[in-house]
Amino acid sequence: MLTLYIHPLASFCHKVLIALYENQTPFESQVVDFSDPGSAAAHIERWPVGKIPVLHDSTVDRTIPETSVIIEYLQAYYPGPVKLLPDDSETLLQVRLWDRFYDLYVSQPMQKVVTDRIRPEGAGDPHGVAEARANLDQAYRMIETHIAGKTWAVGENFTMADCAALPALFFASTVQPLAADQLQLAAYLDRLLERPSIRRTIGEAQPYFSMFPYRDAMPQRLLEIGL
Ligand SMILES: N[C@@H](CCC(=O)N[C@@H](CS)C(=O)NCC(=O)O)C(=O)O
Repeated sequence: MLTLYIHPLASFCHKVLIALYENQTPFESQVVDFSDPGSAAAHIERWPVGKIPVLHDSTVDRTIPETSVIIEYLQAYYPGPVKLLPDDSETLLQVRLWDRFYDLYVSQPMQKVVTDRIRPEGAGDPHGVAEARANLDQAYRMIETHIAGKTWAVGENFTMADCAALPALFFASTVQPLAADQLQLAAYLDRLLERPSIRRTIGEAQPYFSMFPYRDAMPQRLLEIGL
């Protein structure tokens, strides 16, 4: 039995939920509420770094943290019809590269911009936020070039890199809009948003959008997914 410790609004949790839904892997989810000291303490016990999501596999009493490792674990021990990590070693390198790219160069700067908005009065980091916005613009330019001629992040097959791309781009494109001429990137985001596993994941996050610090900036079409 697999248990995924998550929060339904958390973008890194979406990455793993998409992977689970792609392969219809049975699991149960448990919400970690960081505003509840008991729930937060139990999670620190599970994974002292304190990040979500974390997977627990009760059949072997094993705790697996870190989204990319969780997805590799699922493919190794609970494989399904959709191979999120290809066999071919060259394509696998590309999947790992773009998975890292979306996590480190899109999700992380996006989180910097978002969390700055909820810092206490006077504790903001305008320089860091400006840097994060510039990093996002640079990442968008790279994706625009890389994605041309591809259906998914590394080619014709949906992989772990796409699981990482969607939550990163979903929230990043709200806080730092794509440039008007980034048509390849916009079309890629549209394709992602049509994917059933993604519509389900975003649909489940939808009731929590009011907690998103940039809720006021969310485009109507993103608000309506899964409704
Ligand atoms: N590298 C981690 C990142 C996970 C992450 O940043 N999760 C966020 C939620 S989207 C989190 O736990 N935030 C709570 C915190 O930082 O206190 C992974 O891939 O699992």
